[in-house]
Amino acid sequence: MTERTLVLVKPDGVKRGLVGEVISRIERKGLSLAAMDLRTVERSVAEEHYAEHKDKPFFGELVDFITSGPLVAMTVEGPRAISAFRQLAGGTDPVEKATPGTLRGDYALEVQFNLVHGSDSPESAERELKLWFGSL
Ligand code: YYY
Ligand code: MG
Repeated sequence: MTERTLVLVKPDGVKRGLVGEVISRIERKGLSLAAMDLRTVERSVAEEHYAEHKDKPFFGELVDFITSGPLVAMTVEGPRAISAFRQLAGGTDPVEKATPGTLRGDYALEVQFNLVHGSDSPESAERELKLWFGSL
């Protein structure tokens, strides 16, 4: 089933020049870009995006980080795009969970600076795409 998912190359990925690498892996997998935008977001957008984590101890630093500089937001499309991109990204902890061959496994060391975001379910994808792009 064709799906759409929100992918972010977080500010660490933009600063490190890894935007092309992320796009390249998305395209090589067979997924395609339906929208893409470089932007620096307001705290209100970051807080809404990560609302499920608002009571976690890392929430403040997460919002500081996501708003710290430009990021690249993309709508990625294809068969099972939501799971397919989560597989390309690897687990949240880039050392303990993400395996080599994944974006986080290959390019990140710290949970806080784990390079990319991908929606985790169809409900999250719909909510996040509305927040970032105004529509699914
Ligand atoms: O969906 P995913 O990004 O893989 O992880 P989440 O559990 O939704 O956490 C969102 C985001 O929060 C994660 O990518 C990094 C950050 N974070 C953190 O800084 N410290 C933690 N212990 C857990 C998550
Ligand atoms: Mg998540």
